[in-house]
Amino acid sequence: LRASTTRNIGIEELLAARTSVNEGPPRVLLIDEKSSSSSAIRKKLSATADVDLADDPQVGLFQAAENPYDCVVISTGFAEFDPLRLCSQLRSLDRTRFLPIILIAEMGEDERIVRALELGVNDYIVRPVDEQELVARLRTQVKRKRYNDHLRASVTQTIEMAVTDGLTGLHNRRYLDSHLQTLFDRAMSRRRPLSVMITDLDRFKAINDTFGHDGGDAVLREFARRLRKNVRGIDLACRFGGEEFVVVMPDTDGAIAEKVAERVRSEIERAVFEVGAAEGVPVTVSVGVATLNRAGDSVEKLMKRADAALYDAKNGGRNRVVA
Ligand code: GH3
Ligand code: MG
Ligand code: MG
Ligand code: MG
Repeated sequence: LRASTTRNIGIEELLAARTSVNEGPPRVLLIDEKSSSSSAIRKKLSATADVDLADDPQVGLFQAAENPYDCVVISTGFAEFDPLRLCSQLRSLDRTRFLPIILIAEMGEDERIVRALELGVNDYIVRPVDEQELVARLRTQVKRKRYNDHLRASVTQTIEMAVTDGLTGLHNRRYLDSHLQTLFDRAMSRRRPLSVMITDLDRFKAINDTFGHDGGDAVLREFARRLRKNVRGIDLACRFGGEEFVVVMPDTDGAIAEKVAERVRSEIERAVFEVGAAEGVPVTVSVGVATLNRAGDSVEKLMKRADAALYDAKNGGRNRVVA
């Protein structure tokens, strides 16, 4: 139990969690099945917070995941539902993982309170509820939550910048280096196919020479847009460096990867690239494709095969796919 609430939060969870930061009065969701107690608590909070009410715990859980609340206040004593289960559900959903929870408990419920704190409840207050105490505890939770949201948003932004190519918005080589091994290992252990393509724009130096570096950059951006459009969301598309791009395609065998590469190649050949006033700048691309081998393969070997295929495409006359 304890291990599940104190383990470190991974980067994926950080990125999945909500990072918007609220302003203005605290937005509170009060979950209470009894209208007598909920209206009393709501009244105590009304001068401080905007309070929504859920009189059904499952509806409350859904509501908390769908709206940017600053805090959830749970009254105990649900007839058919254990409030502690609701607490652990709130802690396990990406979108409510960091949402403060204040529990309102009955006098003498010490054991339950300890369990609630172990499950990740942030604070509690015992009935009869003192208005000033409730407001003070709420304010503390909301202040801490908003501060954490600010930190999380800036950490998330920093991570995203560190793994994004500034020119094209694709992932950069650093991100590829950190994820390709994971995708490779996953494909191996699940016995699923995996393919990689490396693309390199043809005679790109000539484009730079004719249209200047800014012209070359415009071509790179447009190429990246078309590349991304032609692959799936789960494919990992990266700017490998200069005018070279890599796409890692999970669950994709060699025949399909070759088709995807050919689709990219032919679209680039037909596309009308505009650079400044010049329209119809001819751009072509060469592509090397490689697919994971079951026996004795490695990320290095796979990338080497894709690179060798690209080399063959260049030597074969460019504007072609070699698989
Ligand atoms: P090919 O690949 O067909 O053999 O010929 P190429 O002319 O494309 O050859 P090469 O790979 O040697 O040249 C790539 C050029 O890309 C060289 C470099 O000046 C240019 N380049 C690299 N990064 C950028 C960039 O960020 N922006 C621009 N505009 N040009 C870049
Ligand atoms: Mg190159
Ligand atoms: Mg080259
Ligand atoms: Mg090139």
